[in-house]
This record gives sequence, structure tokens and C-alpha cells, in this order.
Amino acid sequence: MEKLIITAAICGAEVTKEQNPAVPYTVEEIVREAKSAVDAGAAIVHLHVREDDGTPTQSKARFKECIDAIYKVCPDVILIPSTGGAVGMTAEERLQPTELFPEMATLDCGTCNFGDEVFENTMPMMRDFGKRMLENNIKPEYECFEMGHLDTVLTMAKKGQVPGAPMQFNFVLGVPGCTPATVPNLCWLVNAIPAGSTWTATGIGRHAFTLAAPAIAMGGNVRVGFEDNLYLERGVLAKSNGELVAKVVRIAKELGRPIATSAEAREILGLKPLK
Ligand code: KMH
Ligand code: ZN
Repeated sequence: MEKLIITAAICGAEVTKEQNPAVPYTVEEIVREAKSAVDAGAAIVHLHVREDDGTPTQSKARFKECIDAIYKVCPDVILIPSTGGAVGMTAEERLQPTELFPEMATLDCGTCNFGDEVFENTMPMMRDFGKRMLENNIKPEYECFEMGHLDTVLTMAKKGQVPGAPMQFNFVLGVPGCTPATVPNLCWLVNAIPAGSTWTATGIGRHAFTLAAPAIAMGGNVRVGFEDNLYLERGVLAKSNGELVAKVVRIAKELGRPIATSAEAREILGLKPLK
């Protein structure tokens, strides 16, 4: 089995300081949370950014400010900026971080319910996002909340509409209104990806660690972080993203799976090494 790649989704667009005071909004707070996650063992940081008051934004300038500041303290980390943004944002708004030419970015693979809201990712939108990533040599992380999302993006890759092999999938399970975070559902998705692909499992809320453990045992990778879950255990708020990453590291240790550094993760994902 390859080493385990841990992604920290440190901020997200929906969670607030009212829910957990450690949720980062300012550049300094985002840097603090990225560093805590990387120091604990995360090779990748999945990045959303906020205005100082917590409002989610896809502003290119704000992303640049945060990315530059994170690289100052975590020079090797793989950053995966979000092109999902927050529900209701336009496609153009969401695509702004791709103008900074990150090595990776998320590409959401279909429309779905998202709690009480609808997260819109129509096929024309996905074709635009795929074209942008093809033209700028950005490796997508394909965010799949449903089996239909996976099927859609595999068909688009066959047509050359989005970047193809080797593909990296993130199976986000347990979003209210989408596929539940169960082991059979994870297996169903993993069994449908092409050979040579890599994959990550993200369990939402109380499923963060119950999905992480089987993913580690199955040879997949794991995402945790405030975007997905605010608790270290039932009733105990995590004080930092680092605490959530450290728990994954402990589970992986028990299961005999070593942790990948960012350099090792670049190799596993087929990214160019840093010079
Ligand atoms: N904030 C969610 C609506 C992504 O980063 O690409 C979408 C999301 C996915 O977080
Ligand atoms: Zn996200």
C-alpha cells in the first residue's frame, strides 16, 4: 500500500466561529490552521478563504494573500484551492483561484442537494471548469458526492473535456441530501474508478473518523478538517485542524499505514516535484 496522504480542509465556506471559535477567517488565522494541520501530518491543504468577518469569498486577491502567507510557513505543502466556493456563487466567481495557476484545484462533479440548498454544477459549468484546468495544466481533485457525479466525470474524461489519467477523486460522503457515509457506499464508488487513479474519503460530521478508518485500511487517502467536521469526538470541539489530523495519524499508526510527506504525496499524485 502507498503511504497515506492526509488532506486538511481547514476552513470551508459554511462553518462559523459561533459553531467552533477556532474556525479561521483572517489571513493570520488561516495560516495558523494550515500550519497546525501540516505540523500534525497533513500533506495537502484544501483551501477556502473568507473575508475578515467570515463571509466566504473566491476573490483572487484574497486567495493570493492566503496562499503566499501559507507558503511562507509551509513551503512544501500541496494547496488545493476550492472552485466550489459557497452555494450560490457564479461559475466565474468560483473559478478565480485558477487564475493563480495552482498545481491542483477542486472540480465539483455534479449538482446536488446541500442541506437545505442546491449546490449547482451543471455539465456546461463542468466543461468550462475542465477547459480552464486543461488549458492551465491544473490537476483537478474531482469532488464526488454521488455515484452519478463519478459517472459524469469519467464520461467527460473519455471525451477529453476534463483532465484524464491519473485522476484524483475525493468521495465526500454524508452531506445532508447526498450519499450517506457508509462503508458499502465508499466501496461502490472506489470499485468504479479506473485503475491507476488515486482517491480520498471525506466523511462529514460524525462520520469523519468512521469513514477515515476504512479508507486507510482500503489503501485510500483521508480528508479531515473544520470544513467537514468540528469535533474531535462526540461533544468535544477540536481546538485546531491539527488535532483532527493528529487523530487520523494515530488511527493510521494503529493500522500500520505510514504517512506521506508533501513530496511523497506529489509523487503518488503524479504532480511535478518542487524544484
Ligand atoms: N462549499 C461547498 C458548497 C469544493 O471545495 O470544491 C462546496 C465545496 C466543494 O466546498
Ligand atoms: Zn471545499
